Amino acid sequence: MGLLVSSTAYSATSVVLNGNDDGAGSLRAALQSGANVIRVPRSVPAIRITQPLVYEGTAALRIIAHGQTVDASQLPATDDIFSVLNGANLTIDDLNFVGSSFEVNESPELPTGGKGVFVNVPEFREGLVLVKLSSVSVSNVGNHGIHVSDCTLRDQCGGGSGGLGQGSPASVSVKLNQVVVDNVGFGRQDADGVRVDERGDGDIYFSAINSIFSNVGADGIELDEGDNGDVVASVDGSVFDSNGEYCISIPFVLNSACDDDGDADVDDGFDIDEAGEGSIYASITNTRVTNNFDEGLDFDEEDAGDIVTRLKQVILSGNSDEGLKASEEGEGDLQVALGSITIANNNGTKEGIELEEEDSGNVKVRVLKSIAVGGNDEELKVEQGDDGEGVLKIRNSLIDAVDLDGVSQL
Ligand SMILES: [Ca+2]
Ligand SMILES: [Ca+2]
Ligand SMILES: [Ca+2]
Ligand SMILES: [Ca+2]
Repeated sequence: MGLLVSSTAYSATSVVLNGNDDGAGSLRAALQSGANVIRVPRSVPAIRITQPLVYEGTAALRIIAHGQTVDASQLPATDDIFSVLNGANLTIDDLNFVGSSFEVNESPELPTGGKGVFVNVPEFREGLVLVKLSSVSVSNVGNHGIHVSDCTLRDQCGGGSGGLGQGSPASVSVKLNQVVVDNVGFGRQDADGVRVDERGDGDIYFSAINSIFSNVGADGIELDEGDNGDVVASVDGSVFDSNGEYCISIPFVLNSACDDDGDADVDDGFDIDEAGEGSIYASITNTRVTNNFDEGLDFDEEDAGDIVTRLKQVILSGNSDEGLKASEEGEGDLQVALGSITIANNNGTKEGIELEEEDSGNVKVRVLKSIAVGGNDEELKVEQGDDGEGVLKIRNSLIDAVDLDGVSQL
């Protein structure tokens, strides 16, 4: 198989003329036409589909719509609405995807539900896979809302330290602007609002601006990076609310997919898992992280590499576990800067923020102009577990309870 990169040149344009499921003038016909710029003018009404939409080209695809809806309410519930199968770069402007999954699947051992937008990255892809969605929404799908998979096992890749599968040499870049992902992921366990699986060489670059991730069965966003490479993530002006409820919205069954060591497997607002060589760099600004059923923000790094994260003007409130948890293992440092953040009512009566570092490496945490509401019930916990130094600086803040292990407060 030859090497593949997705050209950013746009060649042929196709104009959609109607909202039909197929045939002349339909979006389906445009996707099959060989064109890689597809315009959906204002005159086109909702596009109603009964079969999945697929783009098999390798040239970069751009769909320019005007707020129309791809109405997939008649699509079989296990089908994905729109898939890019061969790793083409994808840009979508101003289009909504509404699926047919309206009910919670009470049998996680019989997973159901398709995805909203799926980009498959073939194992031979090189370079950077670009996915750029602006003014796009995804709702009522039972699996991931938006999924980019650079992982050979596709839906069996798993996540976190248990993540499996091989991947291409390519990196993945996902840029979301005014994207809403709401009410997805109730057809199976571990179905996220946005999911990026990256394996093999290559990084994940992720940005979300003015976007909303809410009422997702599993994580609002999960970025899963394995092997060599970093996760570089930036979120601004966004909301993560009420994500991760799937497994506690159904009856608990021992040894089911939802059984996480005897407890229902709840999920986070924003989950980043980085394994292998490489670091997490995450900036979260002007963002609200509320009422998620596990951690609000959950950043896990292992093997060589650091966690460097900055939160500014962030509200972390009402999350069932910590508002922010950052865990660094293996060689490397943990550096956290918190500015103008508010934490309240997270994790019952336990810590609101937990920052932990293990093995070689140092911990440096700075807190400025921040408030923890709830006194001892909203502790800031910082742990430096092994070789290395730990330093916490708090300035101009109201944080009553601090729990330090191997860390000095300056
Ligand atoms: Ca890769
Ligand atoms: Ca990688
Ligand atoms: Ca690492
Ligand atoms: Ca370390």
